[in-house]
Amino acid sequence: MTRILRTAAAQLGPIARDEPRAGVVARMIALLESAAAQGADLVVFPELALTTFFPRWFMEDAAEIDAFFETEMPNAATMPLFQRAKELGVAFSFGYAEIALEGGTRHHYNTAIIVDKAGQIVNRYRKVHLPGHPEHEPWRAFQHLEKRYFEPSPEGFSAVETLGGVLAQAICNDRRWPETYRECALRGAEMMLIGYNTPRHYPPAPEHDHLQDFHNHLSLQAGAYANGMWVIGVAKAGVEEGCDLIGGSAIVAPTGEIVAVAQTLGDELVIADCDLDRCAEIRSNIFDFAKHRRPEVYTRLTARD
Ligand code: ING
Repeated sequence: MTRILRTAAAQLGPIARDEPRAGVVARMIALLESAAAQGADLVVFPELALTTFFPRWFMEDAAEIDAFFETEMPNAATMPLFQRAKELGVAFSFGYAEIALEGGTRHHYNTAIIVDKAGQIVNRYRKVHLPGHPEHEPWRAFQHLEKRYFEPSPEGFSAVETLGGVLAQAICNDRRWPETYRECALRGAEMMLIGYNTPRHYPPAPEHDHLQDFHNHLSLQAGAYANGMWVIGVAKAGVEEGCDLIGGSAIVAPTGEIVAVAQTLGDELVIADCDLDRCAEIRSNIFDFAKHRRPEVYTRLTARD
């Protein structure tokens, strides 16, 4: 029996700074209902899907910053999404800014979760690779203060058995790091869910601005091929608070082929049937880790120096 997961990348267009979460959740439910009507098993939403990409601004007031975060999940704002998905029998994933109370202290993470068809949170991932800078850098057209507002994940990557396969998550900048995919593939992942908010303009290297779409797909495709896994890349796209975010949401097969891609910079579904058994075409041949991988000589890959 083939294990086909009909997957929808649910790209979101811009979210205004003052857009209430209820409005965003309504947009997400509309995409979820359309995906369900097309027989989707899984709907994947972007990174920080509930609010505008707030790390583009320098803020110092803790209350102003924390207003972009969720202290529990699900909560009043997201419960309609959880309930509708459960009614429709559709699994989904989305990213949000998380405040977690651990050991009596509040931690701030850039988080993404997977919710199964029964409405249960089956995986929670916190972003490992935080790009950007911790202090205000006024020379930039806009800031990228993820290192200011979030802590890097203390727990790293995980792979979860759900939907008849093994799924893993990564967030945005994680997708550029080959280690992300290999670590998850070595944990048995057959599909990676990766939301992103990627500005077209990259202040430290503006000469690369015209390469952002290429680097996006290059990263997703290389990760998929070298690890024999499906990769679902989902953008928050469009001109958001004056910042041009790339789209290009894509579903990539274990062969590295893009099988479906977004055509717009708005709210858009990109749907494909993902046969999880196709991972074997790669993982039992060219990238058969047991047969061909040489960890004993990869000594620098996890060295700390
Ligand atoms: N955004 C960007 C990303 O890695 C970035 C940061 C943009 C890095 C452009 C390099 C070039 O896609 C997030 N949120 O990580």
